[in-house]
Parts: sequence; C-alpha cells; structure tokens
Amino acid sequence: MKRLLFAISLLCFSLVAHVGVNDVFFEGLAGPYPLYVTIRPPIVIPGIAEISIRSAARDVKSIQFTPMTLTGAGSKYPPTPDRAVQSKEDPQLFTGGLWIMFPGAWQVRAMVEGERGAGSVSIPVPAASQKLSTMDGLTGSILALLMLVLAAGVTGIAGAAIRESQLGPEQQPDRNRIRRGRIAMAGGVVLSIMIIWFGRDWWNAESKDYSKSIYKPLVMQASLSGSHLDLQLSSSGWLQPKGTDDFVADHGHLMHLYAIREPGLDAIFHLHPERREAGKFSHELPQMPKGKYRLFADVVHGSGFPETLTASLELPQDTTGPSSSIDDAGSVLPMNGKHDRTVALAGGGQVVFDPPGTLRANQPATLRFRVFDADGNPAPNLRLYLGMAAHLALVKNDFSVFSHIHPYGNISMAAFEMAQSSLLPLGGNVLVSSHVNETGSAAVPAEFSFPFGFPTAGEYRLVLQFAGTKRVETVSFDIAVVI
Ligand SMILES: [Cu+2]
Repeated sequence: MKRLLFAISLLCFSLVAHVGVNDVFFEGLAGPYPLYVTIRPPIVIPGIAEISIRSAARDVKSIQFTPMTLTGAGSKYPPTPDRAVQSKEDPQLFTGGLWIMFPGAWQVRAMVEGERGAGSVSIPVPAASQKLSTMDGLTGSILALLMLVLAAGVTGIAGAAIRESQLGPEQQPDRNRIRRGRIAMAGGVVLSIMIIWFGRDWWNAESKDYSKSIYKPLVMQASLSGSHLDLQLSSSGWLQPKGTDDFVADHGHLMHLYAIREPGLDAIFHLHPERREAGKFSHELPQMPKGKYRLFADVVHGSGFPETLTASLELPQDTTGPSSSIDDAGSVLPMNGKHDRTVALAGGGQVVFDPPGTLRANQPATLRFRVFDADGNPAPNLRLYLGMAAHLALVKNDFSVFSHIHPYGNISMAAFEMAQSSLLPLGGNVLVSSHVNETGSAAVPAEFSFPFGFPTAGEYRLVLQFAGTKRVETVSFDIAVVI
C-alpha cells in the first residue's frame, strides 16, 4: 500500500495561502541574528522540505532546525533538531532538509548559535497536496511493455512446467502432456488478465482515495446588490481545514480581500469585509469603477492554516461609497508597460523601487522601496497601516500568481504569532523585526523591504500600501520577471 502511494504520489505540494506561489519566504530576527529564510515545501508528502537560511550577521556559528505542527500536541514536543550544513563558499549560508509527514499547518523552528548567544524563530509552513500528476507517456509505455513480457513469461513457464518438468533428458512430451501444457498456458493467460484487471481497479481506487486529499480552497461566491457585497463561503469537500467559520484575525481583520479589475489590473482595492454569520461576509464597497473584478480573499483558520479564496465579481456601474471599513484603500491606474522605478505621490513626494538587478523566476530576492517627501528627504512620520509598516500585493498579469506579503515575508501574521507562542516556553528568546511590532509607536522608517521569489517569469504588478501622514497610500509598480 505504502509503495503504491509512493508510486502514485508524483504529486505537487505547495504553499496554499497564495495563488501560484510554492515557496515560503521569511526575513526577520532569531534572537539578535537577522535571517533570510527560504523554505521549499516537498513535492510529495511524506517528503522533504528544502530549507535555506542566510544570516546577515557574520557571527552565526551553527543553525539547527526542526519541523512541528503549528498547533495541537505536536507543537509542544519538537523532534530532535537537524543541524544545517554551513556552506564552505558562503559561511553565512546554511541549508538542509526536513521531513514533512502529512498535509496541514506546520512550522519550522530554527535555532541559531552565535557569538552573541542563542536565538530562535519559528516559521509557519502550510503544506497540502495540490494536484495528482499522471504518469508520462514514455514511462507508461515502458512499464506496459515490461508487464506484457512478464505475463508472457508467466504463461510460458506454466506451460513448460506442466509439459516437460517431469520428463527425463532427451524425452519428448506425449500428446497428453502437450494438451495439458496448452491448458496451463491458457490458464496463465487468464490469470495474467485477471491480475492486470484487478490491479488496475486497485490502482484506480487508491488514486481516487488519494485525490480526496488534494487541496481545494473553500468555495467563495460573490453577489452584489447596489454597492453591498455579500460573500458566501462553503466547503470544497477538502478535508482540512474543516471550517467556514473558524477564522482568526490576521493583522487586524478576519478577511483581507483584494479586488483587482480584469483584464488590465488597472483598479486594485484592498478591502476588509466583516463576518455577518457563519460562512458569510459582507461589505459596503468604496468608490470603485465598474467592470469585472477578480477577488482574492486571505483568511486564516484557527489551526493556523491560511487560505486564499477566489471569486469573480461584476460591477455593472461605478460604486459611490463610502466603504464600511476605514482600513480600505485602493487605486485606479492603468499599466503602461514602462516599468517605471519611481512613482509620484499625489500629495507630493515619491516612492522609489530598488530592484536587486534583474528579477528572475525562482530566485529569492529582496524587494526594496524608499519613500521621499516633496523635498527629497526620507518621508518622516509614516505610520503603521494595519499593524505593518507596509503591505505588498503581487499580481501576475494573467492572474495566475497572487500574493499579499509583508516585510517579514509571505507567511500569515496570525500563523507567525502562533508559531512564536510555541517558542515562549523555551525562555521567550524571540525577537522579530520592528516592522511587525503592532504596538510600536516608533516612527516607521521610510524604507520597506520584502523577501520574495517570483514563481514564474512574466509581467507583474506590485501594489505597495503604507500609511502616510494624511492617508493610506497605494502605489503600483509594473515589473518584468525573466527566466
Ligand atoms: Cu497586509
């Protein structure tokens, strides 16, 4: 059974809290040590998650890591940690692999030893099967051929055994033996056909059973009356997570909904619908231009398992607002294909995007933005917006990729807090970057950076949101990612 599961598990497992993004990116502190962590969830489960940790500090001596469930009993009893391998060429780079044993909300705890003592951080990693791959034609043909050879061999051996096994040397089989040999061969053919037939049924049953564990996000249906949006959530049939009403607040809201106008990505709104009853959210839309919108709703279940639910919405006419949430913000701006690195702010000042050279698919990068006031100085008095220095939504122009990330990475804040709480019994040696300190009243620096790796090449729109002195600013940068 296990072998068969392995055989059919040419499966893709990936991060589910986003659309089209597999890897987990995190940037933050483990004790005094700033780390950039990339976690590539396994292709099969049970399977190995590839982990790479780059320390910005030179005095890190060793890193150990261990996988645990995010909540429940498994989060209290971490297995013996593995020691990461320190690169010889780059001593600040540590890599390794960890077994992820089943789908669900996991965390990877990293324990750092260095000249300034020990530090730990725990990074949530949601893992779920994404699709059941079919066998490629060449492998299938080779296996079918080998199966026929095997069946012919069984038939031949059965015939020869009955016909000749009891004959002495040089002795020829008589007609009776030849006849019985033929009957045995016919029996061999029938047996082979039966084995193949029942084997196929067995394979299909196992495959069907396994396909039930393939991830499907909750189903979300959007309906509109005037500017009142209703969102109805229902089960997709996937077994985990179970609820349509077990959500926890993630940076201030149960749901963060991005409405992005098709096809040009020229109107983008970050909205915050309220829960009305179990499985139902609603919202009064702000001023939005009419058109067809793609909806991406980020939610986090009580288990720490995040999901991005998708739906479509047709606005037959412009909505006039006001919105029912003071935290809503958005902008309307066509993509011009120019890939400008500098965007002017309406009230004066500008935002500059500093890409780390050419952006390449599947390469971890740091996306850095700097905000300047009208005099060209770093903008003073920026405030936290929903507890964060800044929010960045990344959308590919064919809508195959969507991710809503923050300066600490593309993990859910709620799941991150759960992961850190599992560290507290260890003495609470946890420090996170100042930009995720929700209660911090210190001025927000006028520079934001986001760890991220684009999964595929193509045209993307990056929508940066942060709170200026008077309002929440929404600025868009269009970029090209190459292979
Ligand atoms: Cu956000």
